[in-house]
Amino acid sequence: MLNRVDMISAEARTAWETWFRSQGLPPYFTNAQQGKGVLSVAKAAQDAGAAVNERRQKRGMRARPVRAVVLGFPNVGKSALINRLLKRKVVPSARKAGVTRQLRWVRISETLELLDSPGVLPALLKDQDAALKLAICDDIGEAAYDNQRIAMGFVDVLRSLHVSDATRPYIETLTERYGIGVEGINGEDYLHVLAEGNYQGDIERAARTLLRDYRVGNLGELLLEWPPE
Ligand SMILES: Nc1nc2c(ncn2[C@@H]2O[C@H](COP(=O)(O)OP(=O)(O)OP(=O)(O)O)[C@@H](O)[C@H]2O)c(=O)[nH]1
Ligand SMILES: [Mg+2]
Repeated sequence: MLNRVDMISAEARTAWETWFRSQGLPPYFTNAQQGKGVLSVAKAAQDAGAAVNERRQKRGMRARPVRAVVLGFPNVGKSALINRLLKRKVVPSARKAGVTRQLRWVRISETLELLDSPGVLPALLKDQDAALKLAICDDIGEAAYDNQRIAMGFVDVLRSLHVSDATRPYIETLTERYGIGVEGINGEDYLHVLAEGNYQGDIERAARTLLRDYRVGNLGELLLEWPPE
């Protein structure tokens, strides 16, 4: 399941869809806030458990609800999915990492139960690029990273994703939002210029604003990672 589909472009969605299919993994794109695609996920979980019940019935046992775990990185919308399926807030869900603190079974229907679980991160994030992107997306507890370094890294990611005329939105979004262009400046310098220009030299405030604007979608549909070639 690939949630937050509302935050990427149709082109980005197609690229990942093609890639996942080429790996033999049909993806489920969802918007767990609005409910788009969530029924397909529930159905897929249901279907995945069907064989177990067939075996049970052959042995004369009663079918029982399929039980599945909702597992993933922090803050990606796992609990939101459960709430959406039930159309009411049964488990806590909010805009920061680490909201779900314990495992909790939730009965979705007569035939499906889902386990809401706390977001998980690898014990050791060795891949620095992956760690940076997780922090940019607010998937790592705020206490674990430095806003300014992550904001600088974010600007550098945007600059690296701008490779042709078609990818101009990656850098133009900053000019449009803050009135300060990024061309020819690296992330560190950009944050300083932004702080000087718009936030009375307050670099921390510039960093927080930049990250929040990206996370709530104010910078537009910017995919941070395209599928491998
Ligand atoms: N834009 C958008 N926001 C979403 C979507 N799904 C969930 N959210 C929001 O993302 C935030 C995190 O949602 P949660 O349900 O708490 O995420 P979680 O994966 O359970 O997080 P942890 O319990 O901390 O691991 C909430 O503010 C949701 O409203 C989506 O598809 N699109
Ligand atoms: Mg949760």
